Amino acid sequence: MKQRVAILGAGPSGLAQLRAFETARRQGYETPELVCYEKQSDLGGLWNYTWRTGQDENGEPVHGSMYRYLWSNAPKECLEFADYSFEEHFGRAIPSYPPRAVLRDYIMGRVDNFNLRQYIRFNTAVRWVSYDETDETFTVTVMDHNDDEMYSEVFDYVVVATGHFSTPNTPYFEGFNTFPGRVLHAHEFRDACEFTGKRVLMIGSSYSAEDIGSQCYKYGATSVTFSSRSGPMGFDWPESMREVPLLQRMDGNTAHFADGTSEDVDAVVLCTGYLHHFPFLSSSLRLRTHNRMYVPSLYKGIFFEGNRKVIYLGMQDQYFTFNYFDVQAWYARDVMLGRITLPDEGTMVDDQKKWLVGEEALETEEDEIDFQAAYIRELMQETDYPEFGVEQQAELFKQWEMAKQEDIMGYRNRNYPSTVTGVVGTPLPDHWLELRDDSLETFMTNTLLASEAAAGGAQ
Ligand code: FAD
Ligand code: NA7
Repeated sequence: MKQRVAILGAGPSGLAQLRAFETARRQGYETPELVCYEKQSDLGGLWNYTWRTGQDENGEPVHGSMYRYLWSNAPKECLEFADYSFEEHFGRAIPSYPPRAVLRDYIMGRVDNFNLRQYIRFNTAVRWVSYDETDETFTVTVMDHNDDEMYSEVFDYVVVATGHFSTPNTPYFEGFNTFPGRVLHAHEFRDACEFTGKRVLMIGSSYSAEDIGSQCYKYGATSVTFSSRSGPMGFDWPESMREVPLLQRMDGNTAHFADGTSEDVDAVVLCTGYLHHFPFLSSSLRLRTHNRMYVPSLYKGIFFEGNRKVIYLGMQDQYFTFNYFDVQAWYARDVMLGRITLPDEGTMVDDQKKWLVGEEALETEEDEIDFQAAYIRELMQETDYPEFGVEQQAELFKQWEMAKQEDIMGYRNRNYPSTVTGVVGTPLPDHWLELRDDSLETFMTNTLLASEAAAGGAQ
């Protein structure tokens, strides 16, 4: 009987798995029957932007954590698919830092080219996955909101691609209950204009704090203060932005920090990260980890120690994204097709330990970038995922880190060469801080004009 594979989630990771199988099918391999369950009404995962917060139209927890004016926070050259370049999609070169809608368009282009929607059941939330030791199959129970029915199906493999930047980690600070302003998590942040003219306090010192703080500055917040428990980010912030130690308590509007200083604020945004949350998995199948460069219990960062037929995609902290999901999906596909054989359990556990020891030795962001590149390279060597210059992309990530240190508000005006096509990103039409209309149409029109003007000036 044909094998059956359940793919949970149709974000970039789930789509990578579908694409990997479809590529093999078109090469003439016999592929399993695929069913991808997606609780949202469309694909794209976090890139499927929603204005909603709280519950979605079906009463499910809203998955989206992206905000309205989000732009790529790293050069697009570092996330380019090896088998679908930006030039192929847009028909011309575009800047290195596109807004959210432009990146989504790119992701969709690859999906549409490969007719992947045929495998996806939308508005279908996975409720439970159980494993039957006797016949070594999984039963996946889902809620189909289209027909208001629950049903179950049996599979040989389960691919968990439900993401891990969706369930907020929300610490409590004394005085939140009586704070007269709004306290929200980054997951619920949507429109920076809500904070125009407001004094905003960010808790956290990672990507969300950095970027939501920058958004608030761009859209006219009076001040932005970052409060962190493990030291400042250390960027050269504009005058109205500053970094302070961890919040101790709120007293009305007044925030008190660990160094004894205080400040009056109008809103607090908890940029305190996310939980790996799999409410549809029993403890014997469930990955337990926080956001880190190498997660425990997964051989090759993919195959779960408790049951190697439970496959997790995209669970590590992310420098690399789309192409890293692809490489994992290609490897997982080849295991499911029998093109790669997993070694014995002891060898797998030793390999997991080796990577975890490597992770513990990481000291700098550059180390982390090289570590993730080495991981991707190791997987790539065993599959036919096309070459995309992973080490060159690692160097671009390092340049990106330096550019942020030099100019945190201006780094998005830099451009980089594609490691896939060699084409260099074109100029943005203005300083990123001045670009308020970030729709796909405006971006494409104005970047074309900017390229033509730059070419004219160069003659
Ligand atoms: P997700 O995109 O989270 O997709 C998971 C999918 O699973 C969703 O469609 C969800 O609806 C579905 N799902 C979840 N639970 C269930 C269930 N029970 N049943 C059925 N379906 C379910 N990456 C970049 O490359 N560049 C960026 O600029 C960038 N910016 C980011 C900004 C923010 C604010 C965040 C949070 C992340 C950002 N990322 C960025 C990283 C992002 O994680 C990846 O780009 C990518 O979206 C991860 O893909 P994924 O498929 O693993 O997970
Ligand atoms: P991250 O990168 O996981 O960072 C979480 C941040 O939250 C980090 O600075 C943590 O500080 C901080 N944190 C967590 N718990 C607390 C408590 N209890 N008190 C104070 N600070 C806390 O999540 P992000 O949301 O920034 O980024 C996730 C993705 O979204 C990323 O890939 C981007 O592309 C967008 P710590 O350093 O642990 O002291």
